Parts: sequence; structure tokens; C-alpha cells
Amino acid sequence: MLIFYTAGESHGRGIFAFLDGLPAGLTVEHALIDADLSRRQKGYGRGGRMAIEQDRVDVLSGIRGGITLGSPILMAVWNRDFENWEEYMDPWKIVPGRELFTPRPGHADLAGAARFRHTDLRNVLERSSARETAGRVAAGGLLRSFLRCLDIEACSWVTRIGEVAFEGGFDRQERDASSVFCPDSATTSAMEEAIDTVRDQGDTIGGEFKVVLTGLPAGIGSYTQWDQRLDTLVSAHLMSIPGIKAVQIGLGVDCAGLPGSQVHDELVPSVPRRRKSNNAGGMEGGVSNGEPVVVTCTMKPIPTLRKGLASFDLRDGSPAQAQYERSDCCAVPAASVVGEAMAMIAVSKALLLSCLAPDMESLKQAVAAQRAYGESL
Ligand code: EPS
Repeated sequence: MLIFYTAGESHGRGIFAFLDGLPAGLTVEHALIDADLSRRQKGYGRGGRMAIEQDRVDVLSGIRGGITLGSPILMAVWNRDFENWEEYMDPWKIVPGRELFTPRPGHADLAGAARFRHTDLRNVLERSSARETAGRVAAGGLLRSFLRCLDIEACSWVTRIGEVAFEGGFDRQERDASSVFCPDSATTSAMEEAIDTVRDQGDTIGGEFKVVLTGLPAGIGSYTQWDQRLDTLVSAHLMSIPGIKAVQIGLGVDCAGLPGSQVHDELVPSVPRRRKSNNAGGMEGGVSNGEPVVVTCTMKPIPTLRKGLASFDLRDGSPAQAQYERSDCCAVPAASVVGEAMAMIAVSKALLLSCLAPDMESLKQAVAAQRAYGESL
């Protein structure tokens, strides 16, 4: 099983991504990781922090000469802002002055304080910050090399910011030219305007993005256990992105109002088997069906508002305005890049799980190959 975790604080030394379980012998394209990291930093609506950071991956273990060793991979994305925070984030001795006591509604501040019994909300904020998603994108960027080797590609684009929606198809060049990663220039301008309006009001705005994976063969995932289902893996990975409130696969919530004859993708007697439609979003019964995997994610508006929401002071319970430090106004474009990364992590896990030994014949072949290899040494 592929294992993926992150570590690190928003204003600490850096964000770290740990991947274990990838096969040896994979050629990793360094530039693909850095390209994804820098794409995550862009997007209209970001705040001042992104002017400080210049995210690049630093591989600390598991890769030699550009090739995976089969050993655990540890990657770092160093925080440039750490130099402004060193005395407040030191592991052994901290200087007072950066404590926070007024929780932001919608943020992890209060619930996180309840979880670990923190009194200084700084201890929650530092880890719950979406800065952590840099580690997810580093891992996704590495897995892009893995998936490309297997002819699988992932892409994402923004389909909605506030009331402004885009229903058209994907075009990589158009998306990359868009400040909000929406592949249409007129909609991009309308989305920028929507962001400007809420920013001027000291408010924030959410939206939606789509993630599509092409080239995934049929038969990945499983219907035999709940936690091996491809829809479980994909939706859990996407739902775990900070701010995501809904994940829909294929037709998603629209299935509720339609009869079965308009929902299910009829089979045609051709090989390879293509459907006339892809309402199922590339999976049936928890298993990929050979069609593109299509997922839509909804992101809530960022909870850090310049105008501040009603809150209270944790120390004495008195009414207070929620804390405001510099923040983003809209992070939907950045989240779409994180979505792509999380979808790649989910599908890589499912692939490694499903392709290990689906039946006795393939297990016998794998063991015979291993025996022959062992004897040849
Ligand atoms: C975040 C607050 C802001 C964002 C941050 C997420 O950071 P800061 O408090 O340093 O201004 O910029 O996102 C990132 C740093 C990032 O890399 O995405 C928060 O509170 O969640």
C-alpha cells in the first residue's frame, strides 16, 4: 500500500511530504514537481504570503540520480517566511507576541483547540493552515511521473467562483493562460470581477473545480470492501483538502432527480468498450470502468475575513471580533491544483493495491518471475 503523509507548520521551517510504497526504478521528472508547486501558488485572489514564498521541492531521501530506490521518499518545501517567524516557531524556546485567542468561525481554530486542549490558537492555526497543501502538491507532482509511465494523466480546472459558472470543456492552454485556471477568457474576467467585489468588501468567496483523470484502465479499485472502493479513495482524498465541503462523482447530486434510463451509461458492443455517456464519472461499483474519472469539488469561502466575524475571547469569554492576519480572499484556483494532486495520490494507491495480484494466475507469474530473478543473482 502506498503511504502518504505530510508534516510541518505554516510559519515553521517548511512543509514535508512522505511517500512510501512506490516501486523502485521510476524515473522522476524534477521539473514536473516544481511546475505543480508554482501553479499552486498562483491564482487570482491570493494574499501577501505568496509574494514571499517561491515553492520548490527539495528531495531529502528515496531518490538517487532521478530514480526511485523503493525506499521511503521524504520531500521538503522550505518556508521562506520562516526567517520572519524563527523566534516564534522555535521548537525549544519561543518568544511571546504571536498568540491568538479569538477563533475564526469556519476555521479549525476553536474545534482544533477542543481537540488538543490548546489555549493559544496559534498552535492550531500553524498546522491547519492550507500552507500544508504544498506537501500534497509535491507528492502529487512526483506521482505525475509514476502515472505518466502508465499512460494516465490528471488535469483540473475551475468551474465556478461565487455566482460565475463555466460549463465548457477543458483546454490546457486556455486554463494555463487564465488567472483563475478557468479555460475561458470571458469567464475568467467575470470571475476576477467577482473576487474584486468581495475583496473590496473585506469578504471572501468560494467556488467549484473539476478534476479529470484519463487513461485509468478498467478494474482498478474494488467492490469487495468499503475501504478499497475507488469512489471511497478518490472522494476521501479530495474531501480532505481544507475548505472542501462537497465531492461529486460524475453526474453527482443530479442523479437524484433523473430516472435510471437517463443516468446509467449504456453499453455498446464495441471493443474497446466505450460508453455513449459518462454519467458514472468513470467508476461503477467502486471499480474503474475505463472511462475518464470525473470529480467535481465545492470549496467554501475562506474563513479569514478582513471585516471579521463575531467571535469571543477564549481567555474570558468576552465578545470579540475574529482574528485577522494577512490572508487570501479566494483560494479556489490553488485548491484545484491540490485537487489534481490528491486525485493522483488516490489513484496511485488504488493502482498499487489492485495490480498486486488480482488472481492466482497473476500471483503465480509474479512469484515465478521473482524466483527466476533471485536465482539469477
Ligand atoms: C492560510 C493563511 C495564509 C495563506 C496560507 C493559508 O498564510 P499567512 O497566514 O502566512 O498569510 O497564504 O496559504 C499558504 C501559505 C499557502 O502556501 O497556500 C491559512 O490560515 O489557512
